[in-house]
Amino acid sequence: MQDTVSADRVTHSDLANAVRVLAMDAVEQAKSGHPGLPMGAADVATVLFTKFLKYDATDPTWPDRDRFILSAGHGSMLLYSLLHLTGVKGVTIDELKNFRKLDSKTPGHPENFMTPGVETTTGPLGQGIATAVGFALAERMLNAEYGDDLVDHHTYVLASDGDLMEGISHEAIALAGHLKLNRMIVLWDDNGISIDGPLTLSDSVDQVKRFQACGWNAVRIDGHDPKAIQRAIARAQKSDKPTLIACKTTIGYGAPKKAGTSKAHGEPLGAEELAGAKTALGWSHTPFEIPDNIRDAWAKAGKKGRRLRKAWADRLKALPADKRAEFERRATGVRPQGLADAIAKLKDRLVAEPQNVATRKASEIALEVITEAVPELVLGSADLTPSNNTKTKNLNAISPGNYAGRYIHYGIREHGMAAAMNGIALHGGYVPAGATFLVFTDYARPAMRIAALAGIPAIYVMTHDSIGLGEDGPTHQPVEHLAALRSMPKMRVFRPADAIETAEAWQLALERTDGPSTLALTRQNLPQVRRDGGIANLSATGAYELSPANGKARATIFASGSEVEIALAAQKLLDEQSFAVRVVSVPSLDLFLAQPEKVRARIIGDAPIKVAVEAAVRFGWDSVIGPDGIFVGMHGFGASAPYKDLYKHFGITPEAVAEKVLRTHNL
Ligand SMILES: Cc1ncc(C[n+]2csc(CCOP(=O)(O)OP(=O)(O)O)c2C)c(N)n1
Repeated sequence: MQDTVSADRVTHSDLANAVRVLAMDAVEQAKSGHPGLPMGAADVATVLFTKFLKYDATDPTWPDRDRFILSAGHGSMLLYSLLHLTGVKGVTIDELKNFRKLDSKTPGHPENFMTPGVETTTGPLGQGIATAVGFALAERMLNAEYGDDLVDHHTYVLASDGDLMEGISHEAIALAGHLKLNRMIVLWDDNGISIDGPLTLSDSVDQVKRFQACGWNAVRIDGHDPKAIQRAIARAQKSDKPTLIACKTTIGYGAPKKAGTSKAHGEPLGAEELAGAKTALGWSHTPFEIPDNIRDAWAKAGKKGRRLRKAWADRLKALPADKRAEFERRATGVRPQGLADAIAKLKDRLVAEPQNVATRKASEIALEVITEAVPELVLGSADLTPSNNTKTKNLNAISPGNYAGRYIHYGIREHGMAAAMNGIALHGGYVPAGATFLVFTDYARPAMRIAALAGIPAIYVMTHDSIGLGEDGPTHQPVEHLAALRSMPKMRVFRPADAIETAEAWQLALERTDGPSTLALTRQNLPQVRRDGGIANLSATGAYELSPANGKARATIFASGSEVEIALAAQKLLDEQSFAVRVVSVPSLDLFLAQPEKVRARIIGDAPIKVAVEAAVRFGWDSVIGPDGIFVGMHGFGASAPYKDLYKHFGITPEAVAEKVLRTHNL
């Protein structure tokens, strides 16, 4: 009987089978889930967790732990079983029994904000492996700052066929290979099966060759042979490149009929098959029962890193107090004291010397100050650095093997960039800000959505934010993107009107620690409309009265970004006709809509006519102007022409605004 065996005689198979049966039982109880991957990958995961992974289950957020990322999030029960067996607090057997139930710590796919020990939310295939690149990069960058004593760990990924088929995987592995992120080790669950059936239905890529071509080591092993797994990981740890270990496995390992077929992928095994699997695995215990000796052996594995963690904590303690405090501040994501003051000073300077510049340039001006005040801010661009204005003079770019820098040339990889940014932020120690054109948020959006869902404070610097970019034409002119981003829960979208609002937007984005922010910035120059500096951040309510009416307001014009200038000019035109109008600047429509009703009512005011001006689609503005409000903006895609001609062509002009207001008034 296995449960009479003493802890030190527990075998690898006992340990791996414990993972398998917990996954099988939990999926069976939930009546849904994916047993195949945990059953197939249990050997690989068991070797990793018991022999290599540097972690201490009693402190799953220890900064120098190895990271384990289950990229194939559908196999979540693999991770929950491991967290439970190693003794992560909160991941109890009852949580496993409540797999996929409301409010459990065991949701269908892993969520880092739900479950201790889960490093990142995964589920959309490809995201995990791409996020892991950010983890591995942040580790090297922090290592370059703080040295081996404080930062010296690996990033392990368990990826499935689907992860490697997704396009994002290519952006991710190309970047990791180029940067020589040798602390990144991908264990590929090479089972040749996906949902529709054998992979041969749709794929014939030689993944080993693909990874090698991207600058990786890549080897093939038997993923059920613990010795082979151990040898491969040990070798990978010594490599100067990232490593792919293609682990040949059988999906649903142990299941008599379903093993090796897509039937094991995503549904409970069923009573008969489950019983057959347990028999085949030599497992004779009741559901969710783990014999004490196996439980003890797993618990021992969970404590394996305790000594290392304590030694690390001692080294941290031995640091000079200021260095230690700074490391702890950054590791815990607390923003530096000086940020608000630095922004206030910058605003005062802008009041003294107004800057009529594009907001992308205003962003660069702000970054000159912010990068000094916020040493953890890491900038980058997907090959549009000179257009995005993200590289300030004081930033050095990292390069392969040299990670002492705060600028990342992500290459033309918007999706990979956004996912890597998630990893950089989740790793800790850094706030990532990455840039491209606003229209290409479509390419980055799946990772931006993960950031929003998982509460990751990444910052997207999205320039060329409207038809105002001009000649590049409609492929490059976003029209629906502001609305699309504003509709994403927990995403904050800023579209500042001038240099001062841009500084305020940066401050609000950086002060936010529970979710991502997008800064939509112009290509074209704008006048500085604000003349007030100081500590108060007027953009913090999302909207504010920028220019009061000359008398009792008969209309309010709401505008964002480059159209604030148009709103002010329209106000002047109407004023000349003794028609009093106020202008409300709306640097963040979504932030404004999140304000308490009283605040919104005060800012919206009671002028009978409401107008919104934004060079984008109307979607979302009705919440401010109502369905009968006047909207001056885009009603379709843009066109290729100098931007001033486009504004005239699409009727987004002060004259058009004034004319519509008067026409409505005279109805
Ligand atoms: C982006 C994305 N597309 C589709 C899915 C739905 N889906 C979940 S698992 C899977 C493929 C399963 O094959 P594989 O990755 O080999 O996993 P295994 O069958 O080995 O568990 C698909 C298409 C998803 N989770 N993410």
